[in-house]
Amino acid sequence: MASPKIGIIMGSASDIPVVEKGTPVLDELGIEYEVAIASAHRTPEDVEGYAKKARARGIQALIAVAGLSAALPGVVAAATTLPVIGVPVKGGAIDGMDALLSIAQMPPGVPAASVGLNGAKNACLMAARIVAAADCELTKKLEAYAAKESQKVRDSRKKLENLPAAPDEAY
Ligand code: RP5
Repeated sequence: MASPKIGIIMGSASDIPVVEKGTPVLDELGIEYEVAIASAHRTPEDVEGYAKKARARGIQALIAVAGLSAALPGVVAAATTLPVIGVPVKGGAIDGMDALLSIAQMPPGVPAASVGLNGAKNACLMAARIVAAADCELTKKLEAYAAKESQKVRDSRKKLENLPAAPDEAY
């Protein structure tokens, strides 16, 4: 089995449904990845261990998924120089704003990127782009993926049949 290029770490098994919004696109692109559970607050030594070992294990990008006071992406970023993409999980008393700001407002010097609430799909696509920077085959697959997404939008114009649709040459 090929070694995983992307590592996805989540703070709790309750985050699995959010992770599963992103992993299908990695399967579609044929990128090897692995999934881990470790909590920045409940198992901090496991988070640090996973982050510190990741590069030597061949991982090129990390995705950290967490809700509430989401320390996980920042703690991972502090323990590695790999790129870290945080996914704030919607929920809790303030519906994920706490997680979003915890990830987005990292102190200078320890970068963690953030996607939107429950944005695991974009996190996976961003991680794929990071891996593709040194992988021409994967770059071609991402180009084909983008072309397919564009075509879906163009095809959707058929739904304008009851409205005064702009002609094709207007685009
Ligand atoms: C965070 O707290 C986890 O990432 C999860 O989103 C949230 C709630 O965790 P559980 O109480 O469901 O384990 O650490």
